[in-house]
Amino acid sequence: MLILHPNDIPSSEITPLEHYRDRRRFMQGMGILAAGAALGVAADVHAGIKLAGVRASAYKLDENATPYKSVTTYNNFYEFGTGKRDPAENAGSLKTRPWTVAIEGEVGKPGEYDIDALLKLAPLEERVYRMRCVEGWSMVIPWVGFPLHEIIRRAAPTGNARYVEFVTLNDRRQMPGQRSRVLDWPYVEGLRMDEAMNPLTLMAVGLYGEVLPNQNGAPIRLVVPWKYGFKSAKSIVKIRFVEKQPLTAWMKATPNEYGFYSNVNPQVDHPRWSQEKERRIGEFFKRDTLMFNGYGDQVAQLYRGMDLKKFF
Ligand SMILES: Nc1nc2c(c(=O)[nH]1)N[C@H]1C(S)=C(S)[C@@H](COP(=O)(O)O)O[C@H]1N2
Ligand SMILES: [Mo]
Repeated sequence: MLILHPNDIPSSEITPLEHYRDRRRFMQGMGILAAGAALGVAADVHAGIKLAGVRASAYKLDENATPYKSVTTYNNFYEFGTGKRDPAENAGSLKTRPWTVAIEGEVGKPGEYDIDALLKLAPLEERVYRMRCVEGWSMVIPWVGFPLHEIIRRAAPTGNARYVEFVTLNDRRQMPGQRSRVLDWPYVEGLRMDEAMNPLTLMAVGLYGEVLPNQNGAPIRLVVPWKYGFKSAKSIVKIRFVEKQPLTAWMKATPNEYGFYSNVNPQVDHPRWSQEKERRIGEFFKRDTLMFNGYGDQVAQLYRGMDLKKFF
């Protein structure tokens, strides 16, 4: 098995880990870590650390970004509780170093990437994406990351690789919400190979130019902006290439409500509510939801000839 460590990929840039050490030293000096320990509350030691060498990209929007505060305190991350504020309050117990992402299944080059090697795999870009939750709210988030196809190309998928499965960490000591049975853990999501290869599909490692806060899926998460938010699996430890369509955590839980594709589509209602409109977090009036969340030019061709009511 191929194990990639940070030193395998040379870089003249300051690594995020060096920032991490600086910040940790700073926080120790301030007594912040000690105060957290005394209260029995774990701190997210990476949040707020600036990512080095982030490039601008062509992925911008003429819409205001949702404030950092909302992006990081209004979250869905059931591994830390089902309330919107739970992830921000509880995700400090997630340890994002050391961290590895396993590449498995129908690939010529299976292996395990150390997270700090992944951070240097491809240039980091800022991409401002519209995000739409199936619950009817949306945000505009300036992610930092690199396209998933950078990983896929290096993995050398075989001809049998038709789908990609994403698996979140499964550890109830770090993820207290996993003690509840709201979902059958670990959280699993999936994409068809061509969806995974699409240039829009991002592996995010940061937001607002900084290391991803734990509640947003640190240290690395998927971001698929033309699909409902739940497709964008957080805190990923495994990427598996498979022949058959993966059974996702939400399909397992409620198959009539959550299909495999889950493309944002104002014409296909959720069985319990309409998807025609959405509330942009921070705004008062609802907006019309856009087909493919406004990314039709880039992705509509992936679904040509498919009945999107049937393949919801
Ligand atoms: N592992 C995991 N990933 C997850 C979820 C989750 O509960 N667990 N929630 C999903 C849902 S429903 C949404 S809307 C987005 C929210 O991402 P954000 O909190 O960064 O905005 O994460 C998705 N990824
Ligand atoms: Mo969601």
